[in-house]
Amino acid sequence: MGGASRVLNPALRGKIMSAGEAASLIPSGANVGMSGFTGAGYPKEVPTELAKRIMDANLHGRKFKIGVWTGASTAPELDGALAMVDGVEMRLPYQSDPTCRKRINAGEMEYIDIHLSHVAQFVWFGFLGKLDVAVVEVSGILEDGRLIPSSSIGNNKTWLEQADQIILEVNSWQNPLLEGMHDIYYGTGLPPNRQPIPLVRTGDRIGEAYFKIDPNKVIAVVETNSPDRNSAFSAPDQNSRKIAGHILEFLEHEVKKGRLPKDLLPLQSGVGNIANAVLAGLNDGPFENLSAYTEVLQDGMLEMIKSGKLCQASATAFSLSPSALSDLNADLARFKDSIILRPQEISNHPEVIRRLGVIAMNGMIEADIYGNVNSTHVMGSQIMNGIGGSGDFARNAYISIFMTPSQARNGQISCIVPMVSHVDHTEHDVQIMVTEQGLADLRGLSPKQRAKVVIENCAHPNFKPLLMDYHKRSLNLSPGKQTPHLLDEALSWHQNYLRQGAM
Ligand code: 0RQ
Repeated sequence: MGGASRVLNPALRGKIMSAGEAASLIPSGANVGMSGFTGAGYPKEVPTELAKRIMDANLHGRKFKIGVWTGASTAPELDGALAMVDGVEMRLPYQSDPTCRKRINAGEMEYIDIHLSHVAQFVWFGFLGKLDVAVVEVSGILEDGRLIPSSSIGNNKTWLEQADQIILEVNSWQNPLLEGMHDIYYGTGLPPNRQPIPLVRTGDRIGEAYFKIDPNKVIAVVETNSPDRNSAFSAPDQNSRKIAGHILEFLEHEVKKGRLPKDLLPLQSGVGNIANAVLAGLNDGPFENLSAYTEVLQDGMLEMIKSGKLCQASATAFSLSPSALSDLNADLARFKDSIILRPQEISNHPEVIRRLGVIAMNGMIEADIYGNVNSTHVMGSQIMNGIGGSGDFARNAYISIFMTPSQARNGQISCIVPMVSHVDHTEHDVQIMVTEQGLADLRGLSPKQRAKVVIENCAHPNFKPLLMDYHKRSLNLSPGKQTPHLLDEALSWHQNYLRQGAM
């Protein structure tokens, strides 16, 4: 790829400059809305040049920090580079960069973890303050000034509309065939005048293929030619395959019971190895004509489109390993009819998720015996990544499934605990819990009934007797109580781990 310039608009052609020059237009203290969602479509050069400026300022004793707002996680050239030079005052929403994580947990970077569907509207509502600059990767600029989106959409529509100034990175590495895959909905509006979102099937197109912008806001256009970066997935391990097996069995059971149609309902799947193993299981399984209404399209979904099992996928971003990405790019014309990329406020919209009846499948760090789920914090205090879109989907799904291996850190930690050390998804948003040990169907059960099923079906045998003992003693101490707990013991497992390295 590469070749002729993709900046076809004459006025914007006049604004082409180097990444270094563009980065020098971003002042310290600015809130910067960057493109990027799970390693796709993030700006590749301006953030890195900005990081160099920040380092230079630091060397001269000047503090230089910005607010970084994105779609979700990005890549080392953005989150990594800026975190390395301690250049981020406030980061939102989802991140998964190791340096960022370290800074956040060291108290050197503020981090607001927001539901991904909330971000755009919070900016429109004015809840997050002023957005000064948008730095957005696109895959081309049309002659009339409209923008061809890149491999993710995320919050770009909002950044382009809300920011005072716009810097565009036009990445000629991105496949030109991306043009036409996007569906940018301009009808969300603001309360009290919001209208229903007219999306009733995963494949519906309700918007336009391009971003519209005010060209006068563009202060720089930077031409780049760099690949999206994503890490490879490791092959599914035994636990992931077992978890996938339990989920498949469950879905088949639901079809038999008449609670799901034969071609299921639109799937949402989180990121990571377990999620990919579940998709691989579905690819080998009995279901046909599947669809996905999800936020990221990962390797497993691409395989399912190739095999013909998945007919339609709607997402806000690709999240592909390098080899899957080259497969996609080598054959994009073939995938084009089956994939739609949308703004994350639409891919994750509660109204649409509820209407479509999405089957949500997300990873978790730990769950408690009553079904509360922690997706974000290790031992209650340390951030891992963030809630991402898991809450958007879990609360509004037809069925909400959470999955994890039953143990972590070589068996020193039980992922099923008496009480979660942080709550992202309450017991009310969790219908199915799965570990390699088994699946707990929590629908229609009271808290005390749930506790029994969670312990029996999901806990590792090393921890099962301890959990059962906790549960029995809490029942004895407060017979008849709705959700019995021993409050002075409920978090003692986490304390044990922090004190002794094992729960
Ligand atoms: O730590 O990497 O240091 O070894 O957590 O654990 O088992 O590899 O699981 O990659 O599937 O991630 C919840 C983090 C799971 C992810 C989470 C440690 C474990 C390891 C990772 P190491 P695994 P996964 C759509 C949906 C929130 C966002 C979301 C996530 C690391 O799924 O970020 O769902 N979800 N978005 O050792 C202490 C425990 C632990 C534990 C695991 N109980 N206590 N540490 N770990 N369990 C995508 C987006 O929204 C963009």
